[in-house]
This record gives sequence, structure tokens and C-alpha cells, in this order.
Amino acid sequence: MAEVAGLFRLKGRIVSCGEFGDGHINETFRVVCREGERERVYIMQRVNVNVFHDFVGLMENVQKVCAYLKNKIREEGGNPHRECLELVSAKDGASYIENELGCFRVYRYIEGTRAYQKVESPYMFYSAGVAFGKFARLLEEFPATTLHEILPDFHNTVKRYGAFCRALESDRMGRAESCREEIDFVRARAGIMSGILDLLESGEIPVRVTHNDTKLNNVLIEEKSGEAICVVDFDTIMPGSILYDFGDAIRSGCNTSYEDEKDLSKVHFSEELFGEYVRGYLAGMGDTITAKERENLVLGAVLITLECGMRFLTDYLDGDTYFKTDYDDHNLVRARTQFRLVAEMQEREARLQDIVRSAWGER
Ligand code: ADP
Ligand code: GN1
Ligand code: MG
Repeated sequence: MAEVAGLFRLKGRIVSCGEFGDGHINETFRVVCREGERERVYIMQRVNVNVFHDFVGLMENVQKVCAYLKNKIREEGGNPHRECLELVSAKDGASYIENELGCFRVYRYIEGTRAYQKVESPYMFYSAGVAFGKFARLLEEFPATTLHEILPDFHNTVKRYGAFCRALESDRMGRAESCREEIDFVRARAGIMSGILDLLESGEIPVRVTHNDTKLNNVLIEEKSGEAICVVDFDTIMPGSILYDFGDAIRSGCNTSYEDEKDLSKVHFSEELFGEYVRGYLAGMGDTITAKERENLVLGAVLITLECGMRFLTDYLDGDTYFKTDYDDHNLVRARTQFRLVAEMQEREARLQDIVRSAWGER
């Protein structure tokens, strides 16, 4: 991998190149370079082309969005080198390398920051909310039609349910027996799968350019302050709804434990963290958010968490072909945590609505 990294315009001599991060899709490497006393760190990724078939289109999207955000951040008086992903070109001038080893790209590593798998302080999650809210606001006028729709129907929960039903029907690994309870949990909620789609199709909520993968570890956080600095993982930026982005952040950040916690007694939905994120998100988005979107944030949180659990369960039934897994029932363990969160959110739906309403009122 160090040899591949050598094909990019890195400053200094490469001193190490090791696997990094906890993404479920791409392979990520941390590349350290030295030039005299100065150390520079880069992030190199081998993009998973089994998931992202159109690598060239994906890179076009990433470049466009990076350039657009950079300008917007500059206009608002921010520091684009710190608050926005920045690609490092290959030595031949291209923004990526495609060779027999795969499809690669490099980003600058933002110094003093890291990604977290779990929220460590209320402020951290408030700040993540501000960062993702601002991300949506900055992209409000981005010309959506210039983007390739890299993964069509990515958050089409109805189609995701269809895929789940097909996986269950074929049960190719003979695993259905081991997850009856989880299967029943999903089936009992078949009636709510179309919630967000209905709102989009009726025009009640707008289609926006969204991130679509706003889990906590897709925002870099400054270690010393806990402040969210830079949103990463632009691979799924496509037209969508902010209910997706709000929902995905809530499902990952309001979990009192990890996405793959085996001990469900540790997995709860934190109302306190929900409130923090809502306040941050509304502050970041400002007046961009519509009343209908606000009224449906809780729906987004429930549905995206349900969808994510269902995707893990589908992959479990299919034999773990999509998400990276470390052990046999890893995807089932992940599905269980998501369903626990869904159940707790549904029990408290009215209270969560109140939290959104008062956060809006107090802003
Ligand atoms: P995946 O699709 O596999 O999740 P990501 O682009 O999210 O790929 O990268 C995986 C992890 O690598 C992120 O969760 C984050 O921890 C880290 N990472 C990605 N880009 C950067 C970056 N520019 N600087 C620092 N860390 C990064
Ligand atoms: C994947 O790529 P990563 O690890 O940030 C997935 C998301 C899921 C998430 C669950 C392209 O995110 O949709 O919500 O895992 N990304 C893709 O942790 O499928
Ligand atoms: Mg990621």
C-alpha cells in the first residue's frame, strides 16, 4: 500500500502506512510522511467497487462537492483547509489512481482530530449536530442535477424491506431460524416503511442534496475541545431528504453503547443526547429547515434506525456480503442494537416530539 501511496503528491518521505478507521465499506490507510522535522499525515482509501460500481462518477461527485463546500466555507469566514475534505492529486494530476490493486484516493488528514464510535460528551454531539446541519445548509443551492446518483434508492426503506423479504425467502445460509425474533420485529413494522417516501413523493418535504451516511464516525472531532470540525465520507452524497441525515446521526449518536454491542442491557436510547443533537442541528441549519421537516425529524430517526437494522439483518441472511464483519453473527448483533433503539424511540415518540418543538422555540 505504501507503494500505491507513493503515486500521490505527498509531501515528504513515506514512513508508515497502516490500516485505519472503522468504516464498514472502504479500506482506509493512514499514511505518515516526514520532511525534515515536519510530519504530515494523509488518509488513503481503497474504495469498495463492489459497493460503488461507478468509481469515476463517485470521484466526480466528491470533487464537485469538495470544491463547492470549500468556497462556501471561505465565504462564511471559515477555514476550508480544516473544515472541508481536501483531495490530494496523484502525480499524474488525476484525482485518483486506478490500477490492478484497486481504486485509490488520498485526502489530507485534519490535524488534531479523530472520529469517535460513541459520543463522549453532550457537547460533542451538540457540535456534531451543528456540523451536519451546516453541511445541509451549505449545500442548499448546490446544483443537484450535476451529481451522479451513485447508489440509487439508497434510503428507499420500502425497497430495503423488499430486499429483506427476498433474503428471508431464500434464506441461503439457513440463518432465519436463528433470528426469528428480529424477523418478527421488522415484519411488525412493515406498515411504516413508506413514511419518508410518502412525504417526498407528495412534495410535503423537499428533495435536497444530502450526505446520506451521517453516522458519528463520519465527522472529525477535535480531540482537545470535542468540537466537530469536518464532515467526511462523501461517497453517498446524493439527492435525498434531511430526515435521512438527521435519522442516521441519531441512530449512531444516541446509542449509549456501540453499534455492535453484544450486551443489550448496555444499549439504550439517550433522550439527553437526542436533545443535544436537535439543538445543534437546528442551529446549524438555521432557517433552511421547513416546518414539515421539523415535524418529521422523529419519524426520520425511527425509520433510518429501523432501515439500518433491517440492512444488517438482510446482510446476515445473505451471508455477510455487504458490510465488513469480524465474526459470524456480527451483522445480527448490529441489527439487534438498532432494533433496541427503534423500540425505545417508539415508546417515547411523544416526548421526542416535545424536545424538537421546544428546541425550535428556544433557538
Ligand atoms: P467508509 O465508507 O469505509 O466508512 P470513510 O470515508 O468514512 O470510509 O473512512 C473511514 C474512517 O476513516 C472514518 O470513519 C474516519 O475515522 C477516517 N477518515 C476518513 N477520512 C478522513 C480524513 N480526511 N481525515 C481523518 N480521518 C479520516
Ligand atoms: C456504512 O461506510 P460507513 O461505515 O460510514 C453504510 C451506511 C450504514 C453504516 C452502518 C455506503 O457506513 O449506510 O448506515 O455503514 N454505508 C454504505 O454503520 O452502505
Ligand atoms: Mg464512513
